[in-house]
Amino acid sequence: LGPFDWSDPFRLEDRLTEDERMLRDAAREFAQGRLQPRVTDAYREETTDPEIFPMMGEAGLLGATIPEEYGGLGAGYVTYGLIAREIERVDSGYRSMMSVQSSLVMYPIHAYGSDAQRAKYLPGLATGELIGCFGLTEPDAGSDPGGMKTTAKKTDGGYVLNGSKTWISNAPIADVFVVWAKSEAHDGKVRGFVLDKGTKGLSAPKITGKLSLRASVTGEIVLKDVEVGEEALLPGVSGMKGPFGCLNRARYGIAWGTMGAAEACWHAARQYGLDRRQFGRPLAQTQLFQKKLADMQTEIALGLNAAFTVGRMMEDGTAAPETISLIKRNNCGKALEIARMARDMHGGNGISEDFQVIRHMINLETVNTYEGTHDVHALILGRAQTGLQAFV
Ligand code: TGC
Ligand code: FAD
Repeated sequence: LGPFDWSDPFRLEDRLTEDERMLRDAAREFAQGRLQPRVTDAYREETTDPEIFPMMGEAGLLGATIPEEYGGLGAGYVTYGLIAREIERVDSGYRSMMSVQSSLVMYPIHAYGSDAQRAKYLPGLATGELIGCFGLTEPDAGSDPGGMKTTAKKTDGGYVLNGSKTWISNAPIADVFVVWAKSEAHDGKVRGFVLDKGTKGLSAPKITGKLSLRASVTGEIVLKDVEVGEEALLPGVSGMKGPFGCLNRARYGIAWGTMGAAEACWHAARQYGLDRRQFGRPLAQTQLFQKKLADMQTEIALGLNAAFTVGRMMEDGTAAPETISLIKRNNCGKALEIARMARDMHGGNGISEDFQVIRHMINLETVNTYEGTHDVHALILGRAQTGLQAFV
């Protein structure tokens, strides 16, 4: 038998390749060195510095799985997951900024776009010179995005788009908008369009008053008779499998990311318990405290192991969307429970911004909701095992 590493019970470290470890270390250095020092102020002031995108681009963190010819790393899905884990160890909002850019903007342009669209957008998105957003959710179509009302009508040289999207990460600072709309010219099927900031009729007001994910800006996308040429249409996909194909990648990354946030909370609670004495002994020497630490350790080790397994499945093309639903749902839910527990274990200090855990806890409420709520993923898994559709 081998030695026990309390922080890595399944020796995940040994199963990573040398390249993966190297890229993970670089992501950790960036996240701890460049993001951690700014997050407390950014969260309190609800500010998102667009400069973070070029910083992430320079560190090679945008479009990890996109081929090098378009500015990506050409890396595998485990690397992408490791990057998400390191960024979300600091803040879910910063991971959101990265994963929207990588999985929801660069991925569809690469997978469904024309050569011209790839050449026009991908290099700038990879360096962070361009910021992207992904418009699927609408005021009346959240868990049921197939019920969207946004339309694209055919004109002589292209399309005219009308509708509105809401709760869109990065939208107020975005240069590139991947927007999904029902297209009359394609039998009413959902099609993707890539729009440029500044196009007449396109606006993206900021949503204010968010008490969660405050370091990541969120907005609406308003489309009022937005005229675009044929070249704005993503030619390579038709129907809801277009946006869902992107969500598969982002949900997978979230399964890793949430484990990073959970690890931050677990390690903070452990250290706090070692440092803080009550009743003449460290809190960490009490049975209840140790049970909580053991629960955190167990769920994180299992969650990371599952994310790693699915990462390898993504790399060899065997991961099913339902498998991704399973880890997205489980890891978000478990991370949220762990953050709440860590908050409690910090006592009164747990509500202070200085100790970080309450920020993670409040962020994870959003992460548990976006990219398919905890319950919607339960229904996806329920359908897969009963053959019965419970959504409607
Ligand atoms: P359903 O009838 O099941 O399927 C319709 C078509 O879509 C295909 N499909 C998928 N394809 C690939 N991957 C998947 N995961 C897929 N899921 C479905 C399916 O095969 C079918 O294709 P076809 O060709 O036969 O037409 O779809 P439904 O409309 O009944 O959907 C039900 C449900 C609940 C599964 C779905 O609507 C859902 O997942 N809802 C959750 C919505 C969601 O996740 N929204 C996310 C918005 S983006 C976001 O939150 C970004 S936050 C990012 C950040 O800041 O980090
Ligand atoms: P609803 O669909 O109205 O759900 C409300 C509640 O009802 C939930 O508990 C849900 O589980 C439950 N429910 C819904 N349907 C059923 C059912 N059939 N059976 C049982 N229970 C059900 N979207 C984008 O397109 N792009 C983005 O970049 C983006 N970023 C986001 C950033 C933030 C900060 C937030 C908060 C959201 C973001 N979203 C984005 C939107 C997000 O994906 C949606 O909020 C999410 O899909 C849920 O939709 P909804 O808010 O309309 O909730």
